[in-house]
Amino acid sequence: MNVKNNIILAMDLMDLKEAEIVCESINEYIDTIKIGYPLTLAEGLSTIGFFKDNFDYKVICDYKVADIPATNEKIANQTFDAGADAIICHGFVGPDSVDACKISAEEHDKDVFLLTEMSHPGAVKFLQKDADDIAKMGVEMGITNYVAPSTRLDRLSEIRDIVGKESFIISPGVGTQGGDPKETLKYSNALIIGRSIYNAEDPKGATKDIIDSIQ
Ligand code: 3DU
Repeated sequence: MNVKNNIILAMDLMDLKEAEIVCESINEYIDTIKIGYPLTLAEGLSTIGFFKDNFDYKVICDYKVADIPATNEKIANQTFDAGADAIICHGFVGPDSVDACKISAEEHDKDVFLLTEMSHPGAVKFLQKDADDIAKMGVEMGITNYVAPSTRLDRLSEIRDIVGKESFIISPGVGTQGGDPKETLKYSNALIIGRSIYNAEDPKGATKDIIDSIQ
């Protein structure tokens, strides 16, 4: 996936009009957006088409799919049928569940991202100890897109080593959660950034500042 300026906007505002205003103000800098449950549950699955039709964005749906294979398949099919370019699925549920999302993505000629370790402090308690194995599973399954944290660069670096330099890693946790944009891009292909942009007084200026800081 090609991501303009290596920045994916995490749009977690829950009002589509407000989201639209932010997107309009930073449109020159951004061509990829990530939406998740906050906006989708508030405004519906049609938000995917809204961003595609009005901004021509690539839309990554962060639904952290984590169910049995039959249910994962239904979730992924709905997401891709609504126009998503990619879906994020959890890895801890195991290969059969991940494969259901992968197959759906392939059938729709779209992408699946495998979530390895999360960026928040609580991820250390359970997920971290299995994150390397989750990444290894992804490699064995032929997955080439991953999500790994910007808040723990040592872990991000280890996950990069496992998935290889040809894989595409996107990293949340930049800005509000403490991750550094430039350092993260030593290991990651694109930054996922939400509140530091959409909650900024001047989203356009905030985005430009981040872009300047990574050049
Ligand atoms: O902290 P921010 O506001 O920049 O948003 C980060 C986004 O990435 C947000 O949508 C969150 O749900 C998502 N995310 C993580 O923050 C951490 C993960 O490990 C995975 C996804």
